[in-house]
Amino acid sequence: MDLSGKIHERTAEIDLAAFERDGFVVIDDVLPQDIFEAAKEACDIAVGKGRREDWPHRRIVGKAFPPWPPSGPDIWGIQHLMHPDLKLPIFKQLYTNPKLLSTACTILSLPSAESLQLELFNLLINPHTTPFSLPYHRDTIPAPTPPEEEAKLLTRPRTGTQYNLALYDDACLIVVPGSHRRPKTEEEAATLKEDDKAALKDEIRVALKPNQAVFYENDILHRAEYDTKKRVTLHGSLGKEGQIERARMVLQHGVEYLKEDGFADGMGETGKKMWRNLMDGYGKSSDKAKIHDV
Ligand SMILES: O=C(O)CCC(=O)C(=O)O
Repeated sequence: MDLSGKIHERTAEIDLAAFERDGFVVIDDVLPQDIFEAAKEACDIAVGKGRREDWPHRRIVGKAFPPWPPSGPDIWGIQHLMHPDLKLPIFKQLYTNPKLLSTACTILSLPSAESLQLELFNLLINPHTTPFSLPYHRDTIPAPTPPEEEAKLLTRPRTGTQYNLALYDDACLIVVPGSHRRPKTEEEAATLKEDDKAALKDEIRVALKPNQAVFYENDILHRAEYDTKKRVTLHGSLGKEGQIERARMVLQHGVEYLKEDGFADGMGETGKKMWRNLMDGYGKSSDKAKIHDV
């Protein structure tokens, strides 16, 4: 970043062919060492607040998808890291880390981070006492979708990307490589109909070392298993500017803080532009009136 706050690294060298083929790619040494240590400290604070119920936005054990109830037996995530009330502005710096943004630009074929749309930044953690797991799913295609419709939906152009950045060893995410490009096989569909957490042929665990990130297609067939071993993994999503529907989805549930005029203060010029891209997309959404009824 220069003094104007513009991020200079434009696109990152990643194995794009592997990403296209497998639906995920792992990148190394994401954060500079001092920032990596500061990230761990900030996450400790956020996790502490979440476990003590001093922070209300949490993923509650027993429920895989939002909205989460206010409380439950344990938690498996902390939501809305960039919320000003969490009082940890370092998360805005982490979200706009040049290597993360430039990797997203490469995946999304964008010339620079100024063409990205700011989206969500959360933390995935281990439950303290209560192991939990997610069923196999694609993020935007419901499980019962018929195969022809599933195949069609999987050919939609890519509008965004997401990543897990591990601060400690993390092997919770399980994916079926290549399944982002094809509907479920008959065997997969039959297996998951019996048990939506069953092992599938060719599935692999994505093992991350500290400071490695996996970028993955959100419609790859994936599930996750959480035991009580320490997990502290940043989970972010980034869109392409002009993605009105994504802007609408990002801003639909309890994220009024993102719409505040001063939200992007302290994020540098690139972060500000990414935030403006989100707000511009939201402004163009004709469906805004219905958003809070969803
Ligand atoms: O915990 C993970 O790595 C995966 C989380 C996930 O699949 C989701 O939030 O949809």
